Amino acid sequence: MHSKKRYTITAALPYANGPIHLGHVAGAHLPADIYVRYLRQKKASVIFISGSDEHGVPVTVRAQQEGTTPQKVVDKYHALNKKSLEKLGISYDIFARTSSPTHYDTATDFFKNLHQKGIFEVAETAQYYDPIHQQFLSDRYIKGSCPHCHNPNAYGDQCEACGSTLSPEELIAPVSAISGEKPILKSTKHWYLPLHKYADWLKKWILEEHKDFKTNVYGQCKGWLDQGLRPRAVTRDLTWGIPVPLPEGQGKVLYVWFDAPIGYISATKEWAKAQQVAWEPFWKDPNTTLIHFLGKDNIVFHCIIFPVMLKAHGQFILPQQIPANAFLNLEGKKFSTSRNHAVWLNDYLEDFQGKEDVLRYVLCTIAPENKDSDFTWKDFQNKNNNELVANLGNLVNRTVSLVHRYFKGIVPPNMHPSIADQTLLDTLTASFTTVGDEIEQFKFKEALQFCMGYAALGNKYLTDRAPWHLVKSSPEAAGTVLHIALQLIATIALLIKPFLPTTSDKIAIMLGLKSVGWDEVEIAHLVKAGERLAVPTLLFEKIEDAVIEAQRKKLENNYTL
Ligand code: B3M
Ligand code: ZN
Repeated sequence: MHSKKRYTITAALPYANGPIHLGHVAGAHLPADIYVRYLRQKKASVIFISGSDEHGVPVTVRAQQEGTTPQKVVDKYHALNKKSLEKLGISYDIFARTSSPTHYDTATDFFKNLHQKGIFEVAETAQYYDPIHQQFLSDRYIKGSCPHCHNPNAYGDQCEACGSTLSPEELIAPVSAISGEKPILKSTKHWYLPLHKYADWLKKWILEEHKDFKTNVYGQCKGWLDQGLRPRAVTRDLTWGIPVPLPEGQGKVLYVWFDAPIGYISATKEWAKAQQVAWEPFWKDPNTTLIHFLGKDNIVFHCIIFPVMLKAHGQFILPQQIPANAFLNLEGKKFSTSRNHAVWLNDYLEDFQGKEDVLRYVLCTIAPENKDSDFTWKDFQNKNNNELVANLGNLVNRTVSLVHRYFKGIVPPNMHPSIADQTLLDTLTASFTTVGDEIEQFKFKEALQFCMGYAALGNKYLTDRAPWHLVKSSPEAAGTVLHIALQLIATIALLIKPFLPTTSDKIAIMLGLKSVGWDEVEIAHLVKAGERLAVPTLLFEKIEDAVIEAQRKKLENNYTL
């Protein structure tokens, strides 16, 4: 028997240190969701995983700022983010958390496995230490000037300005991010993943075997590999995290970027247990396609560090694609949590109730697929008013209304279609291949644009053929035009389902459309003559200037220097 193709799809686990913003959505979660929904329409076997990344310095820093405990922080933001993402229609099979017992066990076993194989290098080195707070300063606890771009506010793990991955010792003029003081050096022992030993393997795996990675991803990987890899510490002197499972590791925890990607595996286990199926095929069967969706700041972890971990472990498959997006900016500036320059997903969902698909639409049309892009409220309004309302919404509404007006809501038959009509119907069938190919190449923006092109075509078709005039001389001919317009709308409804699921469902209800697999569509039979249409409902509504002004004011008022 021909077995179904199996996919494991992940969207980067957002830190549960605050609400997620539109940048997270556009970078990883929405593209992953579009891809997964498409695969489900293709009837593939898919598991879609994400969850909260609950460890690491971002969480403890937030707890200090809010005057609360890390546990309270992650409980609060896990619940909030899960709810918001699901409300947006991101259709995870599981949105797990890295504080779960399954995850502790899985990450602990993983570390022990590598330790027993003698993979790690252990070294005692001098590390920056804050003498006032009596704490080692790793990652976000230490700041300084970026050695690459000289941004004065680079962190010990990363420079947000140029996207470089850093280590504290690379920072120029480092200071403690907690006290602002100059740190001292103190000796401490850590476990290192010897990335350099895997350099040749990585070069072969990525540079030779994965020329199919997106250009931005391939380019970043090549940059690191050309620069030369160094061992990277996978343990930290912190109290918040998964304890290092060795007697000599007392008081230390696993580095958050060691445990977080293992979270994909533990989430799969939790899901599989609940479904009473085996989790192993999703991570161990070489016929499974593993794909990680993420933002560009996470590329090094998913292309270099995690694959090295998987390879060193030896029992797992490697990702086949890592479609990372660039950054989404907001009104010309970077999204910034510290400056409160952001549109938080939960705020959007509250301010724009029932407009989840509008956000999905706009974010997809401006997705930073190849380079950074910009979200502006004006563009959001224009796209809603000119594209969703005036194009797609209008086509559906006028077609269904005309069928009600002239044919009592009964789908008229396709009588004597012209050659042009027949050609139009034929192109509809082919459109599933076109859009499918684009989605498979992660060109979601183009795919959606193609679908919207059909809506424009439909409007033009109606205007040119004017069934409202035609009906007087030839009701049959008018019926044929509407019949074809309905097939066109039905096609659009199926094509946009991965992108705008709620809108697609609403159209399906109006047309009485059954759910059909992506590869099983027979255009001429999507909507059948003689069937009754439901009354038209409005798909989209105009967004007024005042609403947009209010959002812009909110951004300005929140902005802190
Ligand atoms: N939490 C970083 C981020 O939210 C990190 C991703 C983990 S994926 C395993 O951008
Ligand atoms: Zn930099």
